[in-house]
Amino acid sequence: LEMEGELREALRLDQLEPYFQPIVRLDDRSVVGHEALMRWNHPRRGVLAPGDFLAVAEESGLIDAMDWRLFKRSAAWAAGMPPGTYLSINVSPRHLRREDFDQRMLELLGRTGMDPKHLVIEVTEGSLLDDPDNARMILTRLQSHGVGTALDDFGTGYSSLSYLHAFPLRVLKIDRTFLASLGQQGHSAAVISAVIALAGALGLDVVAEGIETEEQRQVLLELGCEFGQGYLFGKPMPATASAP
Ligand code: G
Ligand code: G
Ligand code: MN
Ligand code: NA
Repeated sequence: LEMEGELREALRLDQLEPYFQPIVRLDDRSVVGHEALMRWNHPRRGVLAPGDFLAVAEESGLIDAMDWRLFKRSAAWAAGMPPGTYLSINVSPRHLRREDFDQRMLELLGRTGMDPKHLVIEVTEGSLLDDPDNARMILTRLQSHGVGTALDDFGTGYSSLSYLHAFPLRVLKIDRTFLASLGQQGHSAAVISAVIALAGALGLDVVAEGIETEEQRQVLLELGCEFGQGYLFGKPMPATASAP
C-alpha cells in the first residue's frame, strides 16, 4: 500500500523515465531498433527497474497511466528515428483487453509526430490469450497502420504453436533464459534452431534476448538467428545517452 502511494507520487512528479536498449543485426551489429524499458527515478532508492514495482503497478491498476506516460516520452524520443529502424515498447496485458487501445495509440503517435511504421508493440503469450478476440482486433487494426507486434519472452509461457498464426505478429523474441545454457552442453541450441525454423515458416523475424558474450553471438548466427539484444551490444540507457 505504501508503494502504491509512492507510485501515484511518481506519476504526479514525473519520475518515470524510458531507458533505451539497442536491437541489432547479429552479423554486422548495426542497430535496427530500440526497446524502451521503464525506469523509476525513486527519490531515495535510486533508479528502479520494473522487477521492483511492476507487480504493485499491475495490481493497483496504476500501470495503465504509467504505461501511457512512458509511451508518450518514448514516442517523442523516437519521432526523429531514421527510416528502417523501430521503437519497441512493452505493454501491460490490460491494454489488450481494451477496445480503444489502438485508437488511443494512433492519437498519441499523431500528437508526438512519430510514424506508426516505426512502432513495434511487445506482448506476451499470456496477454494475447487473456482476451484473444479483442487482442486480435486491436493488433490487426494497428497493423493496418504499419504498427508491428512482437511476441516477447517466447518460450516461457504456454508456447502453444497453434495460436501463433492467429495474431498479426511480426517478431518473435526468444527469452534470455534460453541463452543462459548456450555454449554449454544441453538442448538450448536444438530448441533455438526449432524456434528459428518455426519463425521462418511463419514469416517472422527472430530477436534473441540477453546476449552477453561474443560466443553466444557466434552460435546464434550459426543457428540462423538474424537479430539480437543484450549487454554485449548495449545496456538500457537514458535518452540523453542513446541516439534513436
Ligand atoms: O527493464 P527490465 O530490464 O527490468 O524489464 C523487465 C520487464 O519489465 C520487461 O521484460 C517487461 O516485460 C517489463 N517492462 C519494462 N518496461 C515496461 C513498460 O514500460 N511497461 C510495461 N507494462 N512493462 C514493462
Ligand atoms: O521482459 P523483457 O524481455 O521485455 O525485458 C528485458 C529485460 O532484460 C530488461 O529487464 C533488461 O534490462 C534485461 N536485459 C537486457 N539485456 C540483458 C542481458 O544481456 N542480460 C541480462 N541478464 N538482462 C538483460
Ligand atoms: Mn520486452
Ligand atoms: Na523478454
